[in-house]
Amino acid sequence: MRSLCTMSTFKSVLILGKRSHCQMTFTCLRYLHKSASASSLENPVKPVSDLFTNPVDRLQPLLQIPIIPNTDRAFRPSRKEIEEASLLFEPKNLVGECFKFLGAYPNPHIMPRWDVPEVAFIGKSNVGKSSLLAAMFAQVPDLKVRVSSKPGHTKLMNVFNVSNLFHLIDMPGYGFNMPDHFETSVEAYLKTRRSLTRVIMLIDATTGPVDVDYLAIDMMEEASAPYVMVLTKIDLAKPSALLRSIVSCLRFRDETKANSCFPQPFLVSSMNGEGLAFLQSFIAYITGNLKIESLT
Ligand SMILES: Nc1nc2c(ncn2[C@@H]2O[C@H](COP(=O)(O)OP(=O)(O)OP(=O)(O)O)[C@@H](O)[C@H]2O)c(=O)[nH]1
Ligand SMILES: [Mg+2]
Repeated sequence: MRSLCTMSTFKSVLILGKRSHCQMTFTCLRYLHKSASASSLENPVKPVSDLFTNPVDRLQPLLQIPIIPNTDRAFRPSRKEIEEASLLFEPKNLVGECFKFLGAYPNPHIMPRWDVPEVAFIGKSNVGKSSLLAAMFAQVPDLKVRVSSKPGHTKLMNVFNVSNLFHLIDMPGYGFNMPDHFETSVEAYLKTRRSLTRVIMLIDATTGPVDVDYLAIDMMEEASAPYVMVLTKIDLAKPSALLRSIVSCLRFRDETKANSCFPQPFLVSSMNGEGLAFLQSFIAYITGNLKIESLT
Protein backbone atom coordinates (compact mmCIF):
# COMPACT_ATOMS: atom_id res chain seq x y z
CA MET A 1 0.00 0.00 0.00
CA ARG A 2 1.25 3.45 -0.82
CA SER A 3 2.23 5.94 1.80
CA LEU A 4 -0.25 7.76 3.99
CA CYS A 5 -2.07 10.42 2.16
CA THR A 6 -1.96 13.71 3.98
CA MET A 7 -3.35 17.07 3.20
CA SER A 8 0.07 18.15 1.97
CA THR A 9 0.03 15.24 -0.49
CA PHE A 10 -3.34 16.40 -1.70
CA LYS A 11 -2.00 19.90 -2.15
CA SER A 12 1.12 18.82 -3.99
CA VAL A 13 -1.03 16.88 -6.42
CA LEU A 14 -3.08 19.94 -7.06
CA ILE A 15 0.01 22.00 -7.68
CA LEU A 16 1.76 19.47 -9.89
CA GLY A 17 -1.48 18.49 -11.54
CA LYS A 18 -0.36 14.93 -12.19
CA ARG A 19 0.09 11.52 -10.69
CA SER A 20 1.72 8.70 -12.53
CA HIS A 21 0.12 5.61 -11.10
CA CYS A 22 -3.50 5.49 -12.06
CA GLN A 23 -4.32 7.06 -15.36
CA MET A 24 -7.44 5.87 -17.06
CA THR A 25 -6.37 4.46 -20.39
CA PHE A 26 -8.30 3.29 -23.36
CA THR A 27 -7.20 -0.26 -22.61
CA CYS A 28 -10.06 -0.17 -20.13
CA LEU A 29 -12.39 -0.18 -23.07
CA ARG A 30 -11.31 -3.74 -23.79
CA TYR A 31 -13.73 -4.63 -21.06
CA LEU A 32 -16.63 -3.19 -22.97
CA HIS A 33 -18.77 -5.90 -24.39
CA LYS A 34 -17.80 -6.35 -28.00
CA SER A 35 -21.30 -7.14 -29.03
CA ALA A 36 -22.76 -3.96 -27.57
CA SER A 37 -24.40 -2.37 -30.56
CA ALA A 38 -24.15 1.33 -31.35
CA SER A 39 -27.81 1.79 -30.61
CA SER A 40 -27.64 0.09 -27.22
CA LEU A 41 -24.71 2.35 -26.33
CA GLU A 42 -26.64 5.42 -27.30
CA ASN A 43 -28.50 5.72 -24.05
CA PRO A 44 -27.79 3.06 -21.44
CA VAL A 45 -29.12 5.34 -18.71
CA LYS A 46 -32.66 5.96 -19.82
CA PRO A 47 -34.95 8.50 -18.18
CA VAL A 48 -36.02 7.18 -14.84
CA SER A 49 -39.19 5.20 -15.09
CA ASP A 50 -38.66 3.07 -12.03
CA LEU A 51 -36.93 4.49 -8.99
CA PHE A 52 -36.67 1.16 -7.19
CA THR A 53 -34.15 -0.53 -9.43
CA ASN A 54 -30.37 -0.53 -9.52
CA PRO A 55 -29.08 1.45 -12.56
CA VAL A 56 -26.30 -1.12 -12.78
CA ASP A 57 -28.82 -3.69 -14.01
CA ARG A 58 -29.30 -2.06 -17.38
CA LEU A 59 -25.59 -1.34 -17.85
CA GLN A 60 -24.34 -4.81 -17.05
CA PRO A 61 -25.27 -6.24 -20.49
CA LEU A 62 -22.79 -3.77 -22.01
CA LEU A 63 -19.82 -4.99 -19.96
CA GLN A 64 -17.97 -8.26 -19.83
CA ILE A 65 -16.89 -8.10 -16.21
CA PRO A 66 -19.58 -8.39 -13.55
CA ILE A 67 -20.35 -5.09 -11.83
CA ILE A 68 -21.87 -7.03 -8.97
CA PRO A 69 -19.48 -9.87 -8.08
CA ASN A 70 -20.92 -13.35 -8.45
CA THR A 71 -20.69 -14.26 -4.81
CA ASP A 72 -23.15 -15.21 -2.10
CA ARG A 73 -22.33 -11.97 -0.30
CA ALA A 74 -23.32 -9.72 -3.21
CA PHE A 75 -25.72 -6.97 -2.25
CA ARG A 76 -28.89 -7.75 -4.21
CA PRO A 77 -31.93 -6.67 -2.22
CA SER A 78 -35.34 -7.57 -3.57
CA ARG A 79 -37.63 -4.84 -4.80
CA LYS A 80 -39.72 -5.26 -1.63
CA GLU A 81 -36.61 -4.73 0.49
CA ILE A 82 -35.60 -1.62 -1.47
CA GLU A 83 -39.08 -0.20 -1.03
CA GLU A 84 -39.01 -1.02 2.67
CA ALA A 85 -35.69 0.80 3.10
CA SER A 86 -36.87 3.89 1.27
CA LEU A 87 -39.67 4.28 3.84
CA LEU A 88 -36.99 4.94 6.47
CA PHE A 89 -36.16 8.17 4.65
CA GLU A 90 -39.72 9.48 4.39
CA PRO A 91 -40.87 12.23 6.76
CA LYS A 92 -44.01 10.42 7.84
CA ASN A 93 -41.90 7.48 9.01
CA LEU A 94 -39.05 9.46 10.52
CA VAL A 95 -39.65 9.43 14.25
CA GLY A 96 -38.87 11.99 16.96
CA GLU A 97 -36.53 14.69 15.70
CA CYS A 98 -36.29 12.69 12.46
CA PHE A 99 -33.77 14.26 10.11
CA LYS A 100 -32.11 16.64 12.54
CA PHE A 101 -28.95 18.66 12.08
CA LEU A 102 -26.81 17.93 15.17
CA GLY A 103 -23.89 20.23 14.53
CA ALA A 104 -20.88 21.16 12.43
CA TYR A 105 -17.47 20.07 13.72
CA PRO A 106 -13.95 21.05 12.66
CA ASN A 107 -12.36 17.93 14.16
CA PRO A 108 -13.48 14.57 15.59
CA HIS A 109 -12.15 15.30 19.10
CA ILE A 110 -14.91 17.76 19.85
CA MET A 111 -17.56 15.67 18.12
CA PRO A 112 -19.69 13.94 20.77
CA ARG A 113 -19.69 10.15 20.87
CA TRP A 114 -23.16 9.06 19.95
CA ASP A 115 -24.22 5.48 20.27
CA VAL A 116 -25.43 5.02 16.68
CA PRO A 117 -23.67 3.92 13.48
CA GLU A 118 -22.24 6.71 11.34
CA VAL A 119 -22.06 6.92 7.56
CA ALA A 120 -19.79 9.62 6.14
CA PHE A 121 -19.99 11.16 2.66
CA ILE A 122 -16.65 12.12 1.20
CA GLY A 123 -15.44 13.10 -2.26
CA LYS A 124 -13.92 15.87 -4.33
CA SER A 125 -15.26 19.35 -3.71
CA ASN A 126 -18.34 19.94 -5.84
CA VAL A 127 -18.85 16.23 -6.59
CA GLY A 128 -22.30 16.33 -5.02
CA LYS A 129 -21.99 15.09 -1.42
CA SER A 130 -24.39 17.61 0.08
CA SER A 131 -26.77 17.21 -2.87
CA LEU A 132 -26.94 13.45 -2.36
CA LEU A 133 -27.81 13.89 1.29
CA ALA A 134 -30.40 16.51 0.41
CA ALA A 135 -31.87 14.27 -2.31
CA MET A 136 -32.26 11.38 0.12
CA PHE A 137 -34.33 13.55 2.41
CA ALA A 138 -35.93 15.73 -0.24
CA GLN A 139 -39.35 15.41 1.36
CA VAL A 140 -38.23 16.57 4.80
CA PRO A 141 -39.55 20.09 5.43
CA ASP A 142 -36.95 22.81 6.24
CA LEU A 143 -34.07 20.63 5.21
CA LYS A 144 -30.81 22.23 6.31
CA VAL A 145 -28.36 20.72 3.83
CA ARG A 146 -26.61 23.45 1.87
CA VAL A 147 -25.51 22.77 -1.69
CA SER A 148 -23.63 25.12 -3.97
CA SER A 149 -22.19 25.21 -7.46
CA LYS A 150 -19.07 26.75 -5.91
CA PRO A 151 -16.46 24.06 -5.01
CA GLY A 152 -15.36 23.93 -1.38
CA HIS A 153 -18.70 25.04 0.02
CA THR A 154 -18.94 22.60 2.94
CA LYS A 155 -16.16 23.52 5.38
CA LEU A 156 -17.01 21.47 8.47
CA MET A 157 -18.23 17.97 9.24
CA ASN A 158 -22.02 18.34 9.34
CA VAL A 159 -23.79 15.64 11.32
CA PHE A 160 -27.43 14.70 10.70
CA ASN A 161 -29.42 12.39 12.92
CA VAL A 162 -31.88 10.03 11.26
CA SER A 163 -34.49 9.03 13.82
CA ASN A 164 -31.72 8.03 16.26
CA LEU A 165 -31.13 5.02 14.00
CA PHE A 166 -27.98 6.29 12.33
CA HIS A 167 -26.08 9.47 11.56
CA LEU A 168 -25.11 10.77 8.15
CA ILE A 169 -22.11 13.07 7.95
CA ASP A 170 -21.61 15.57 5.16
CA MET A 171 -17.86 16.09 4.90
CA PRO A 172 -15.82 18.93 3.42
CA GLY A 173 -14.54 18.04 -0.03
CA TYR A 174 -10.93 17.46 -1.04
CA GLY A 175 -9.17 18.89 -4.07
CA PHE A 176 -9.95 22.38 -5.29
CA ASN A 177 -10.64 24.86 -2.50
CA MET A 178 -10.40 22.20 0.20
CA PRO A 179 -10.24 23.54 3.76
CA ASP A 180 -6.79 23.89 5.36
CA HIS A 181 -7.93 21.74 8.27
CA PHE A 182 -8.80 18.73 6.07
CA GLU A 183 -6.08 16.62 7.69
CA THR A 184 -7.17 17.39 11.24
CA SER A 185 -10.85 17.02 10.41
CA VAL A 186 -11.72 14.41 7.78
CA GLU A 187 -8.49 12.41 7.90
CA ALA A 188 -8.48 12.38 11.71
CA TYR A 189 -12.14 11.39 11.75
CA LEU A 190 -11.52 8.43 9.45
CA LYS A 191 -8.65 7.23 11.60
CA THR A 192 -10.24 7.57 15.00
CA ARG A 193 -13.99 7.31 14.81
CA ARG A 194 -15.16 4.00 16.23
CA SER A 195 -18.80 4.44 15.22
CA LEU A 196 -17.89 4.96 11.56
CA THR A 197 -19.73 2.18 9.76
CA ARG A 198 -19.05 3.08 6.14
CA VAL A 199 -17.70 5.87 3.99
CA ILE A 200 -19.77 6.69 0.94
CA MET A 201 -17.09 7.83 -1.47
CA LEU A 202 -18.57 9.92 -4.22
CA ILE A 203 -16.93 9.89 -7.63
CA ASP A 204 -17.99 12.03 -10.56
CA ALA A 205 -19.52 9.66 -13.13
CA THR A 206 -18.57 12.01 -15.97
CA THR A 207 -14.84 11.57 -15.26
CA GLY A 208 -14.47 8.43 -13.17
CA PRO A 209 -11.94 8.38 -10.35
CA VAL A 210 -9.21 11.00 -10.74
CA ASP A 211 -5.85 11.47 -9.01
CA VAL A 212 -7.19 13.09 -5.86
CA ASP A 213 -9.76 10.30 -5.53
CA TYR A 214 -6.99 7.72 -5.54
CA LEU A 215 -5.22 9.72 -2.83
CA ALA A 216 -8.41 9.67 -0.81
CA ILE A 217 -8.58 5.91 -1.33
CA ASP A 218 -5.03 5.61 0.03
CA MET A 219 -6.13 7.63 3.01
CA MET A 220 -9.08 5.32 3.71
CA GLU A 221 -7.04 2.17 3.20
CA GLU A 222 -4.41 3.51 5.57
CA ALA A 223 -7.09 4.28 8.14
CA SER A 224 -8.79 0.89 7.51
CA ALA A 225 -12.01 2.81 7.01
CA PRO A 226 -14.56 0.71 5.07
CA TYR A 227 -15.79 2.55 2.00
CA VAL A 228 -17.96 2.10 -1.05
CA MET A 229 -17.53 3.84 -4.39
CA VAL A 230 -20.60 5.70 -5.57
CA LEU A 231 -20.60 7.22 -9.04
CA THR A 232 -22.77 10.31 -8.93
CA LYS A 233 -24.17 12.77 -11.50
CA ILE A 234 -24.99 9.84 -13.78
CA ASP A 235 -27.62 12.04 -15.42
CA LEU A 236 -24.78 14.21 -16.77
CA ALA A 237 -22.51 11.40 -17.94
CA LYS A 238 -22.44 10.55 -21.63
CA PRO A 239 -22.95 6.80 -22.05
CA SER A 240 -19.36 6.13 -23.11
CA ALA A 241 -18.02 8.20 -20.20
CA LEU A 242 -20.29 6.44 -17.76
CA LEU A 243 -19.17 3.00 -18.93
CA ARG A 244 -15.53 4.08 -18.76
CA SER A 245 -16.05 5.36 -15.21
CA ILE A 246 -17.59 2.07 -14.14
CA VAL A 247 -14.74 0.16 -15.74
CA SER A 248 -12.19 2.31 -13.88
CA CYS A 249 -13.84 1.38 -10.58
CA LEU A 250 -13.97 -2.30 -11.53
CA ARG A 251 -10.35 -2.32 -12.66
CA PHE A 252 -9.36 -0.72 -9.39
CA ARG A 253 -11.34 -3.34 -7.50
CA ASP A 254 -9.87 -6.22 -9.44
CA GLU A 255 -6.26 -5.09 -9.71
CA THR A 256 -5.48 -3.65 -6.30
CA LYS A 257 -5.49 -4.97 -2.79
CA ALA A 258 -7.99 -2.41 -1.62
CA ASN A 259 -9.14 -4.33 1.41
CA SER A 260 -11.50 -1.71 2.73
CA CYS A 261 -13.35 -1.21 -0.55
CA PHE A 262 -16.82 -2.72 -0.93
CA PRO A 263 -16.51 -4.64 -4.21
CA GLN A 264 -19.72 -3.32 -5.70
CA PRO A 265 -19.87 0.25 -7.04
CA PHE A 266 -23.16 2.13 -6.85
CA LEU A 267 -24.61 4.60 -9.36
CA VAL A 268 -26.77 7.55 -8.48
CA SER A 269 -28.17 10.87 -9.65
CA SER A 270 -29.27 13.41 -7.08
CA MET A 271 -30.95 15.30 -9.89
CA ASN A 272 -33.41 12.72 -11.20
CA GLY A 273 -33.31 10.30 -8.26
CA GLU A 274 -32.00 7.34 -10.20
CA GLY A 275 -30.26 4.81 -7.96
CA LEU A 276 -31.20 6.71 -4.83
CA ALA A 277 -33.53 4.07 -3.36
CA PHE A 278 -30.98 1.36 -4.05
CA LEU A 279 -28.28 3.30 -2.19
CA GLN A 280 -30.74 3.98 0.63
CA SER A 281 -31.28 0.24 0.96
CA PHE A 282 -27.51 -0.22 1.30
CA ILE A 283 -27.32 2.44 4.03
CA ALA A 284 -30.29 0.87 5.83
CA TYR A 285 -28.62 -2.54 5.60
CA ILE A 286 -25.16 -1.52 6.83
CA THR A 287 -26.60 0.42 9.74
CA GLY A 288 -28.61 -2.61 10.85
CA ASN A 289 -32.00 -1.25 9.82
CA LEU A 290 -32.84 -3.60 6.98
CA LYS A 291 -32.74 -7.36 6.77
CA ILE A 292 -31.79 -8.72 3.35
CA GLU A 293 -33.15 -12.20 2.84
CA SER A 294 -30.40 -13.29 0.43
CA LEU A 295 -27.70 -12.28 2.93
CA THR A 296 -29.10 -14.04 5.97
N1 LIG B 1 -26.82 17.17 -12.76
C1 LIG B 1 -26.48 16.89 -11.51
N2 LIG B 1 -25.94 17.87 -10.74
C2 LIG B 1 -25.59 17.56 -9.48
C3 LIG B 1 -25.75 16.26 -8.94
N3 LIG B 1 -25.30 16.26 -7.67
C4 LIG B 1 -24.88 17.53 -7.43
N4 LIG B 1 -25.04 18.31 -8.50
C5 LIG B 1 -24.67 19.73 -8.62
O1 LIG B 1 -23.28 19.83 -8.31
C6 LIG B 1 -23.01 21.04 -7.60
C7 LIG B 1 -22.25 20.74 -6.32
O2 LIG B 1 -23.11 20.07 -5.44
P1 LIG B 1 -22.80 19.95 -3.88
O3 LIG B 1 -23.76 18.95 -3.36
O4 LIG B 1 -22.81 21.28 -3.22
O5 LIG B 1 -21.34 19.36 -3.91
P2 LIG B 1 -20.40 19.01 -2.65
O6 LIG B 1 -19.69 17.74 -2.97
O7 LIG B 1 -21.18 19.01 -1.40
O8 LIG B 1 -19.37 20.21 -2.71
P3 LIG B 1 -18.44 20.83 -1.53
O9 LIG B 1 -19.30 21.05 -0.32
O10 LIG B 1 -17.98 22.10 -2.13
O11 LIG B 1 -17.34 19.88 -1.29
C8 LIG B 1 -24.35 21.72 -7.39
O12 LIG B 1 -24.51 22.71 -8.40
C9 LIG B 1 -25.36 20.60 -7.57
O13 LIG B 1 -26.62 21.05 -8.04
C10 LIG B 1 -26.33 15.24 -9.79
O14 LIG B 1 -26.50 14.06 -9.43
N5 LIG B 1 -26.66 15.62 -11.06
MG1 LIG C 1 -21.01 20.14 0.33
